[in-house]
Amino acid sequence: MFPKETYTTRRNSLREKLDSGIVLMPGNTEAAFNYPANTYHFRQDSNFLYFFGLDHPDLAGVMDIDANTDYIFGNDVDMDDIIWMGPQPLIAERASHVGIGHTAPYSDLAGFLLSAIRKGRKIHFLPPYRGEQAIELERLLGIHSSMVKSHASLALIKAVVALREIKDALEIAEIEKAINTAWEMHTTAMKMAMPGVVEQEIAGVMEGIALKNGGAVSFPIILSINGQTLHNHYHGNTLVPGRMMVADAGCETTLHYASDITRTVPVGGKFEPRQKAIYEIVLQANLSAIQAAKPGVLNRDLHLLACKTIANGLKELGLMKGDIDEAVCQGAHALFMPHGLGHHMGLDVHDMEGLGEDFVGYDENTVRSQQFGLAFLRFGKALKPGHVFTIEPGCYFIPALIDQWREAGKFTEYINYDRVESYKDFGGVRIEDDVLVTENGHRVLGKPIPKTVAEIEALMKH
Ligand SMILES: [Mn+2]
Repeated sequence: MFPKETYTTRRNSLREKLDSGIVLMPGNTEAAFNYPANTYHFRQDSNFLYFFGLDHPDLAGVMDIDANTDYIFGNDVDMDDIIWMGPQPLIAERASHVGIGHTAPYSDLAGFLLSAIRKGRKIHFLPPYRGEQAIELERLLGIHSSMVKSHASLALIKAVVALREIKDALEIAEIEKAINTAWEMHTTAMKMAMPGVVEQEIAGVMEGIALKNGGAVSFPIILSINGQTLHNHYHGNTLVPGRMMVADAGCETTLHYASDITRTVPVGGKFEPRQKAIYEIVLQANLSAIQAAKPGVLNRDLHLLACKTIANGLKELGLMKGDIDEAVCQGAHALFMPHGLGHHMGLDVHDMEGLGEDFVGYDENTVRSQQFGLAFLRFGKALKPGHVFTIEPGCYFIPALIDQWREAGKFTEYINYDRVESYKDFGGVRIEDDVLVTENGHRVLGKPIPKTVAEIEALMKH
């Protein structure tokens, strides 16, 4: 846990952004896996963690904005719990570690809220993303669970985004810890990427490295020799020469800050000429987007810069043709890069996505595009110092998409389909780093993970 001042400062900043009313922030409960007593690994809600810090189930944080008082509602353990879980601190003791002096049993929460509702006071809450949360909010607030999301407080969403999107030094240090564990995950995976190895052997070792460093993976590991499937969680293929292995994986620290890194390597450790050519194009897109990152620049422009870099490279290989600026403007490159350049990262690997992607990634000056490809960009607004985000361009040869576009005659002035046909067995390449926006520019966070052709080939030789 951070020092208690971190949490009191965060709550005071939130208070300043809200005029009045009550903030209700429920923590997460245990979630059943295959029967009630067998639960998933507990993960606290990130907003609760940010403002109330306590990493235990069945708590709710409340802030009375007008009375300037914060509360933790939760139950002290009984003897049954102690027998199974060992001694546990009292709720009051836990709350004191995050600067809160007022605690009450969880059963008091409904009455506390009811008396506020009867006085006509506004209850601010965030949109729930678990069914149990929606049902609990129905019980506490008398709003039908199907309607709870639409009653979430816009003022609270905007205030939370404004605070959480700017990372302070303590948070950046945590994120760098998570990236340093990802360094170990990815360099180990690269060394293992030899013919005959099954993907799950590598994915399992990567997940183990996350766990031994104190956190879980920050999302289910994506690892595949079929990298053209963007989020491939099937790990049953045997590595064969001629394929590239995409590994998109990160971890959480014990405080739940995330990393999210992608590396792509040739099975066996030596790039074939065709692999090297596509890889260098994606690397150039990754490097040019990173290079252009600084306060005030629209992330959408970094995305378009990466797309143009890829399209220009593909033109040199004869896969695209014509006016590349126009091709990217019209979205022809999305055949090869049908996703966005990246997303915010922090306590969530896609930071705050549960609050609504457009509240996090767009603002009054930037509207999300409807165009295939650009529409999938989660983060389009201007960069600010303290933003931490991913830069993850990719180039993929998706046979079904190629066939569909070719049959429809899409963008024949920009795409050389005859040549693209010969790449249908290629797979995909993605290269992802985690980047901090500084006062004047940017910093790629964490210990550098091999990324150039020479660095990867040198590492995989051993
Ligand atoms: Mn990512």
